[in-house]
Amino acid sequence: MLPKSTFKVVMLGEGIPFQSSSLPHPLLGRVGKTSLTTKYCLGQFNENEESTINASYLQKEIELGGQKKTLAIWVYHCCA
Ligand SMILES: Nc1nc2c(ncn2[C@@H]2O[C@H](COP(=O)(O)OP(=O)(O)OP(=O)(O)O)[C@@H](O)[C@H]2O)c(=O)[nH]1
Ligand SMILES: [Mg+2]
Repeated sequence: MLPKSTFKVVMLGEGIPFQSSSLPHPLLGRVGKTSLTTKYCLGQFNENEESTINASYLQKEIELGGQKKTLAIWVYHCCA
């Protein structure tokens, strides 16, 4: 169980059914989940970001109501 000062955040990106999409398969669901999370947690952006394999994890320390909290952020690949 997570400590009370830790909030779990899950990033999900809706995929597009392959049959109804005109996009090439590698682009399906690549809505920028990892990029948004990496920018928020680490202040970095990689324009050649690789597609996440299954899931990735980052943490961000924040202050809320004068108290220190931790965001535990899970990023799931759209097709995981
Ligand atoms: N120009 C631009 N490109 C972006 C932005 N956000 C993400 N990208 C690019 O879009 C592509 C997909 O971004 P990702 O963050 O990998 O997307 P994702 O949703 O994590 O994709 P999966 O891990 O495959 O589910 C990458 O090449 C990024 O560099 C943005 O705000 N602007
Ligand atoms: Mg990703």
